[in-house]
Parts: sequence; C-alpha cells; structure tokens
Amino acid sequence: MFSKVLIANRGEIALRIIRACRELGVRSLAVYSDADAEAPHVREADEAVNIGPAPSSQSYLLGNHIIEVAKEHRAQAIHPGYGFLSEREWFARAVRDAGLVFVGPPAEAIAAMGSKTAARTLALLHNVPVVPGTTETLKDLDSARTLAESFGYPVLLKAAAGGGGKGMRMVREATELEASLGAAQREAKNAFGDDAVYIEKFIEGPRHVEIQILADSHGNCLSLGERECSVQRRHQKMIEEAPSVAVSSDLRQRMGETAVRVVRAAGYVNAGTCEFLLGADANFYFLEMNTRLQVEHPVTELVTGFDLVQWQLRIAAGEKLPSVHNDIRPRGWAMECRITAEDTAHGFLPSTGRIDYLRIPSGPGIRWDGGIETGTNVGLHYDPLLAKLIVWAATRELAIERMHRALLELTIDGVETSRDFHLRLMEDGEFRRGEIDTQWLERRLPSLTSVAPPEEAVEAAVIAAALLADRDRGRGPARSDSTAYTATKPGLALSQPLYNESGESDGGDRWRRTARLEGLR
Ligand code: MV4
Repeated sequence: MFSKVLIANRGEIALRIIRACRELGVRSLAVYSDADAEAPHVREADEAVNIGPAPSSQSYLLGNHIIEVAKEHRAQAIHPGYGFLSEREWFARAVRDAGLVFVGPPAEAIAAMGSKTAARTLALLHNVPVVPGTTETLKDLDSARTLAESFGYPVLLKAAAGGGGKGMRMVREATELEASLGAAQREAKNAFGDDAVYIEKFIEGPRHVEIQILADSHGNCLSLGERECSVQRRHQKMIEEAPSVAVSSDLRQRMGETAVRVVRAAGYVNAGTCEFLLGADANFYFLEMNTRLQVEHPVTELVTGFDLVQWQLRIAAGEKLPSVHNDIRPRGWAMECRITAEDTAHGFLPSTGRIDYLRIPSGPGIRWDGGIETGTNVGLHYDPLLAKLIVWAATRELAIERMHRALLELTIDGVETSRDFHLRLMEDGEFRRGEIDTQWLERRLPSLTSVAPPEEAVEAAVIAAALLADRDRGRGPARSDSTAYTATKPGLALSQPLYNESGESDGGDRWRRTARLEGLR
C-alpha cells in the first residue's frame, strides 16, 4: 500500500477519501484553493498545500501543478475524486508519466469510453445491447432522414463526444429534423469542440439504472449490483437508491454480466460504472461508462459492505479482489439525498451565504458524507453539493421513513438548500410506490415545489405569528440578524411540537404534522 496519497479534490469527496486513507494507514495530502483555506478537508488531511486562487481553472484543474506538488511532497499516488480531473485522459497519462499512480482507470480506458460512438461500437462487438441507432456520425441531412425513418420517430440526436445529457436533441417528426440537426451540431461544437452527432431511437420513460463494478489489475472483475438513479432534474441526480425496485435477481445477474463484458472489452481497471436505460418492458440498453468514483457510491457500499474508496486504493496499489462472485447480493435498502445549496422554490437557483447553523442527523442507519460545517462560506465557484445524506434500512419502505426522519433532524441555516424539497419527495405517493422513471421528477416538479399548506397549517401560522408579535411587543423592529425569531427556524420549530414533555413522539399523523410544521416557517 502507498504511504502517502494526494487528493486532487475538495468538499465531501475529499473528506471521504481522507477517511479511507486513514483507515488504510495512508497519509493524506490535501490541496486547496484560496477559497478553501478554512475548509474541513484541509484541516482533516495530514498535510495540505495551497494550489491557487478560487476559480477551479486556476487551482483544482491545474493537473500539471498538482503533479508537481505530489512529487515535491513525496506522495506516490493521486486520487482525483469525481468531477475536476477525474475523467481527463491527459491527466491520467501525465500522472503515470511522472512515475506516480493514478487512482482510477488507465488513460486508454478513459479514452475508449470518452467517445460515445466508440463505446457503442465496442459494446456491439461484445454482444452488449445498445439502443437501436448508429455508430457512425451523421454525414448530411439526407442520410439522417433515411436513418431516422428506419428507426422510427421519435429519435434522439446525441453528441459523439458528449455524455451526461449534454448536446442531446429529441426529434418528434421528420419536419423537425433539419433544424434539430443544425442545433445539435452547434451545441456539440460549443460544448465539446466537436460537432459530430449520431442518432438513436428515443426510448420513452426509461429508468436510469447503473451497475457498479470493480476490476483489479490481475484480470478479476466484480459486479456490485445496481443503483436506481431515475430521480433527476436536468440530468442532475437528486436521489439514488440501491437496489432498484425494477431489478429482479435474474435481471441483476444479466445486467452485471453485461457490465463485466464492457469492462473487459475496455481493458478497464479500478472502480467504474456502466449506465443503462431500463425500459418499462425490462429490456436494458448500455448507454455509457463513467470512468470514475461516482457521487452516489455510498448506497452501493451500504448494501454490499464493500468500501469502494478503500478498494480503489487497494486496486491501484496492485492488490487482488476477493473471489466472491456469487456471494454479492444486496442486503436491505440504501437511499441517498443530495443536499445542495439551491433554492428549489425559485428554479433551483444556486444559493450562497455563510452556514451559520448546522444540525447533522444521526441515530440508527444514518450516514452523513458532508463537506460543510458551521462557518463555511458557500460561494459560486464550485458545485452546489453540500453533503449527501444516506440511510440504510431493512426494506425500501423503512428506508424512506428513516430518510424522512433524518431530513426532519437536519437543519442548515444561512443558505437555501434542497432539504425541504427532499422531505416532499419522501412524502410523495408515487415515489413511495417506486413509480419513478427519468421523466418523473420534471413531471412532478410543479406539485413538489408549490405545496399549498393545509388550512390548519395556515391557522397555526397565524397563531404563532400572533404569539411572537405579543412576546416581542415594544422591542422595536427586529434586526436582520436577530435571534428573536428563532422559533421560525426549522430546527426549533420542529423540536417543539414533535415531542411531548416526556420526550416521546406525539404519535400524530406524520405527514400532516410535517405540513403543519412547514406552515410555521
Ligand atoms: C436516452 C433517452 C431515451 N432514449 N437515449 C440522458 C443522459 C445520457 N446519459 C443519456 N440520456 C438519455 N438517453 C435514448 N435513446 C433518455 C435519456 C434521458 C435520461 C437518461 C438517464 C437519466 C435521466 C434522463 C433524463 C432524460 C433523458
């Protein structure tokens, strides 16, 4: 095992990697921008080095500078986390060329999966099902027309260099094709510097199900089962779970074997994820491979017992995976909510400010992978992900109850967060029945973002306002930083009506109770 690893990332994922290092007896070397001088990952690491100003283009994305820091401080490996440099082929190669170990796949495997048309070609060559469509990029309008007819409308135009939903255009009928093709090519050129576009049959209402794999450098490859990631908004996942209600053990076996075929075909080593569309008819289609550790990796950890980050480090250090192929079955249910600094009531605009109060949920089955603390300034330089709240329970129903309870315990003051939105999701009937697909959240958004409070909630709010006004009579106007109104703050508003004097739950109907509490704000 390595004696020191540089962590080329920030926030919750940097802390996650530091924890894995510590458990393996590996020294951690953090890097940080000026904006992160006081960040938890800097303090928690064994060593930390400032690498530049706040913009990531001048700090976390400076691969060559980060490699120099690793050499200077005698780290033997670099863990990129997710985002930033994690899927840059040139960086994986530069780390290797510097005589260091990249904790991730070989540069060649990143390249093999970087082009979506190349990935489709590779998949087809190895009997991996892909959505009906082309592996060649579209040459002209006439050939696009012929191809679209042959697959049948609606079709989807996708950027060959794309991924994650960028540069995608749906075409409902032949008359739209010309304009859509032009738009898709311009978008692709802008986003990826490459205007190559290909065509796929559009699959209606699919689920997004992905398979986590681990592959070592000795030719062993394990599937750790699926994650259900259908609850997304504009290609940003909001909730992930493992397993998926839509995946039987037979389907899991077949998807796992398919993912392993992709991994072997790409010469892939380390942790990776194969993304699939799962149709309502239980047909599945390989979409793309994510050649990194993913944000939602904890749900797989909780149902399989594998520490994915430790295994990334072990694999990078040349260790072998255990031979346990047939023993990997998901145990219980895990669910993750991405707690972001976004104003869900106003179009999910990023929210900024200082975290001036933070109450982290705890108790049975709760995991908090966070990158914030009281005093953290949330700005606009980086991703709005503040923390991941992850729960485990024996069944999906119990996991949802537990998540709801954990969200009630969570208070973040100072910035708008997705916490309330996640509470509403946990209360949603369709979500609770598992009736979700990739179009579900956008369809449900209006009803989730504008919950009209029930009549008794309005009544309670009026009484609360009157009581507060009476209590504060004669104190003069409240200052904006006043704590006189803390009773309207979520944590306090919650802790009072939820429990009676003996500290027991009031036993009331929890959905109405939440609505009442929400009305108090
Ligand atoms: C599709 C599709 C329907 N049919 N391809 C979006 C992200 C990228 N990885 C692929 N995506 C999709 N590809 C065909 N042929 C629907 C989506 C899609 C989607 C996929 C996964 C998760 C969320 C999604 C939301 C909208 C559309």
